[in-house]
Amino acid sequence: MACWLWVAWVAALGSRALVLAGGMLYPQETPSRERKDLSGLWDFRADFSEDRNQGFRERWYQSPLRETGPVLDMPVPASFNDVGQDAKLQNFIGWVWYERQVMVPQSWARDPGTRVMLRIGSAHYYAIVWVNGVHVAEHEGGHLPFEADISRLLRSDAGEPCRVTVAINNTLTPHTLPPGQIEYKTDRLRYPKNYFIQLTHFDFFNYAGLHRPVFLYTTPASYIEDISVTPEVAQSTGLVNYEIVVHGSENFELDVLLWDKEGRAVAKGTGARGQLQVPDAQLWWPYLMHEQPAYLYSLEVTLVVQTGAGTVSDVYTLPVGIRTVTVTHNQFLINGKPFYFHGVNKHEDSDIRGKGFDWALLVKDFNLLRWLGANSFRTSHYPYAEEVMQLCDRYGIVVIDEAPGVGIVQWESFGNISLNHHLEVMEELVQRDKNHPSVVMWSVANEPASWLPPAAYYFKTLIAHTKALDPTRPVTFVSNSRPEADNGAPYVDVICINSYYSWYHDSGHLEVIQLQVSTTFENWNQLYQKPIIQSEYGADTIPGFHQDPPKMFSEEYQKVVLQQYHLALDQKRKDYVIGELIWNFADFMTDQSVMRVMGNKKGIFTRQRQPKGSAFLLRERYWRIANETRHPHLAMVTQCVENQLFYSLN
Ligand code: BDP
Repeated sequence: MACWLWVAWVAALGSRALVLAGGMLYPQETPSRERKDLSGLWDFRADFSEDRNQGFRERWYQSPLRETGPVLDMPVPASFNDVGQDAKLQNFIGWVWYERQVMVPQSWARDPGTRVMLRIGSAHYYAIVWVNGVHVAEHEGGHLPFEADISRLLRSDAGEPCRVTVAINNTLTPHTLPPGQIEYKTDRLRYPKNYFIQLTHFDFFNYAGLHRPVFLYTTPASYIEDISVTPEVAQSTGLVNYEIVVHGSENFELDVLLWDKEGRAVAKGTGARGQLQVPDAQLWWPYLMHEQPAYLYSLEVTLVVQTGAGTVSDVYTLPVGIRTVTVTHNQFLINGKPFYFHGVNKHEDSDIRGKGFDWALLVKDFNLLRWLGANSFRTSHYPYAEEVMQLCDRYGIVVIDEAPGVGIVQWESFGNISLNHHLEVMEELVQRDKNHPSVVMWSVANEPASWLPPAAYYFKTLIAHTKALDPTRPVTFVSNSRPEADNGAPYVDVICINSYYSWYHDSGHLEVIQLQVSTTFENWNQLYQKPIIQSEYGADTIPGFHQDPPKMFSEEYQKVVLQQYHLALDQKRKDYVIGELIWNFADFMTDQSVMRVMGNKKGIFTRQRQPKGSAFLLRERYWRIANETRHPHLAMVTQCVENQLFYSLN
């Protein structure tokens, strides 16, 4: 269980964030830090025993896993579900065991001045970790990193391989995020003894395993624990407010240097807190909003500590984007200019690796996003890998960063146990992602049953807490409720609405879309006077199915759904509608059901990232909208794209 402790309440005056104990800086190689990536093949076993507890009874963590029974080769990072040929493993619910032996450099183990950390990027859902049989960490939640200090353990076993064992349980309950429940089937005429299934209230496969990189990394014993950066802009001067937490020493010096892309030091400071001033700052602009988008400075922090043994230093370099975010009653402003979200919703999902992180897939996805002219996405419906967020910073792709609050639909998921966990998850998420300029808004949930009475207290508390953690970013959740029934909407900064007209409602009736979308916008606007994002819309489409006049599931139908939505969006987007995010970027796997043909097919790309017809339609639209900024450089780019479209059509 994550256990951030409050160390200070500094939000009382409104502008400073709550400070959390513990940092979650991404492991980095610097002059003072080393890193070892444990990606590769791990030993693996699923505990198929009736109560799934054999591993704990027999203490599988105490000796090498292969000594207690058969093991499989399991790639990390990857979901365990789809790499084998065994349906039982694909649909397994319960504890699985991962183990990897690793040699650590002698200097790490022997040097008392070296702190060695084990960091797990994501273990879905509940994880317990042992090193050489000793319990070192436990964590709830499948989408955020956690770590353990294993220095002392390594020191006592210096020279021995270090054996990392991770037990992971993918069971979801009404109080997990996302929630779920186990249903026991007790009718012995229809089901075998002890038969149970996992029910979920979300529309993606509950892939599990070690989904993201596992690292060992070092820091000096006194080290930079956390850095928080909040940018401001005053005319042409960029202001970088920084706050640094040091661990292990009271007696230290901190130097802070801000480098520009050309390697020039543009500002410097000292001490744990301060403000850097950057005259004529290059702002961080979203992709397609500026000829030089995504400008990143580098904040180099150097800690110097005097110890009995001499001077020790720790260095960490953080990419910093200078940009501001403001929300008015009808606009979303980045650096004071209206920003229109023309983007997508994604999933971490692909063939074979499931939700496992993969660089090739990631780069392909970013190339597709930029080809499409997408300037943004929502991390539906959980936080994505840190490496994804880093690329968003680097390419200028704006992010609505969503917590794994999807499927909160039962009464008991609105109680205090769930709420407390949700507050902790927001703490972990803000702690991890607070420094990314690409993150412009937090989304605490997707399509909760916000019409239920307890939703009012739940969202009021959750959103207030998120704002206290980060007073610089707006907060939302994504609703599929009617405006007058939504008990959470009063607390959000931006209204995000999902709708599936002519799909789940009035199926096949494309002619009603425009009216229904417009009516929905008007109703929300009348009640709240807050900016609105069409945060999902779309239609399942089997690539290669063609029907004219269009019929559901054909490529033509998907295109007309999009076009009809676009007509309504175009009426309102100069007014109070500030964005449109297609559902979905790519097809993705779901549970099996009569509603799903090998998963959800609402992608504009297939699961293998090939375009359906609607991808070209959306591409033309997104580049056209970007061009409305009338930037000469962009006009030229758009012209090229249009020519390209012209040539590919003729
Ligand atoms: C929306 C959900 C999304 C689903 C989508 C659909 O937010 O997770 O995948 O519906 O049904 O309501 O395709």
